[in-house]
Amino acid sequence: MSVIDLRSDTITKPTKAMRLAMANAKVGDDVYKEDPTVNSLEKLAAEKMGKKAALFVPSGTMANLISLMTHCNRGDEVILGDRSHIYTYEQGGSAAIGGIHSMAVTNEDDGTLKIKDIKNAIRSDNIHFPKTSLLVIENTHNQCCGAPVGKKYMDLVYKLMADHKIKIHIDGARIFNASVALNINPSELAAHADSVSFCLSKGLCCPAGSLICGSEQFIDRAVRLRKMLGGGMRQAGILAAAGIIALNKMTERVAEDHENAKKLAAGLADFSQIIIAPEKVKTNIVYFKVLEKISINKLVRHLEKEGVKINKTGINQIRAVTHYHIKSIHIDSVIKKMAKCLKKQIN
Ligand code: TLP
Repeated sequence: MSVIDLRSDTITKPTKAMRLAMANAKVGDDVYKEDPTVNSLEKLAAEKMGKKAALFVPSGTMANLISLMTHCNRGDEVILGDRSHIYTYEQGGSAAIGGIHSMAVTNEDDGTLKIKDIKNAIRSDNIHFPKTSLLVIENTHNQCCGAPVGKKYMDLVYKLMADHKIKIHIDGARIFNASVALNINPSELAAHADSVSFCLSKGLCCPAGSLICGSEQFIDRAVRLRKMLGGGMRQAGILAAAGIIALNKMTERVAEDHENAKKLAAGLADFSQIIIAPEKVKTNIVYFKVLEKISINKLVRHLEKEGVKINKTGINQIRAVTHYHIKSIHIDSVIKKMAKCLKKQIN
């Protein structure tokens, strides 16, 4: 039985073209900045994001941690969403390792933070308070159903932050999904951000790696932190080669993942036992709940037995993520299997 794995787009495997490029990649020691393939990838990433420089790092988590530590001194405060990945899923690394205090603001369902809430969260100049140094926006917003955050909103945020001289970092792990969904260049979404990170190893199919993009000065500081955190890789061109293919060939195709996610959400909405708002699905992430009488653990187990892997992400919540290995026929199959498993639950 072939498995339909909807747990995450992180499970995607490198394409044939990537494996070929990896096998043939020219490499060198990247800590000495002598890996030509990493250097090319960094140049390409900076161009795509409209920034002066970029840095290749092992993961999205490290990209965020390095970015926060580059912008903030120990004891400074970062404003972020209470459903942001950095706040909820990164082991509190910014506090544990960076000594950075978090000011969590309620995330709206569209992935944004209310401008008035951000305003209220900015600390005044008072000896009792930490200094607000940074604001983080996540785009797309994972836990807000993969919501793409638009340019109009970003412009409002930029204006407010500029008035207060506070820096902005975008956790753009899936910024290409946002850019495709909104039909806008990622560089426009990141236009006034001081830094933006994005992942190669999600919908873009690479085996590993993320990029941090920003000014030359910012990246100079970030390189030192990458080394400190143990993220200085050597012949990383093997990985960067896949990244170059990803940026040149894989970004636009995520539109298909968005279509499949919408199809999945519409199909799930037909089950009376499932609570879902299909209109919220704009990219490749689908969240849904089930009625209380349904055991979510059993449902997930039954689905797995039927060859559908899906993640429980809350007491009563499930997440499904579409990606390169999921085709439209797989969605038909998931809906059929869901019907069977829900029936099992009732009998
Ligand atoms: N997200 C993963 C899990 O950690 C939840 C997933 O399966 O979605 N920012 C955002 C918005 C992310 O969704 C993730 C990964 C990261 C950062 C971290 O990236 P990695 O896994 O490369 O450290």
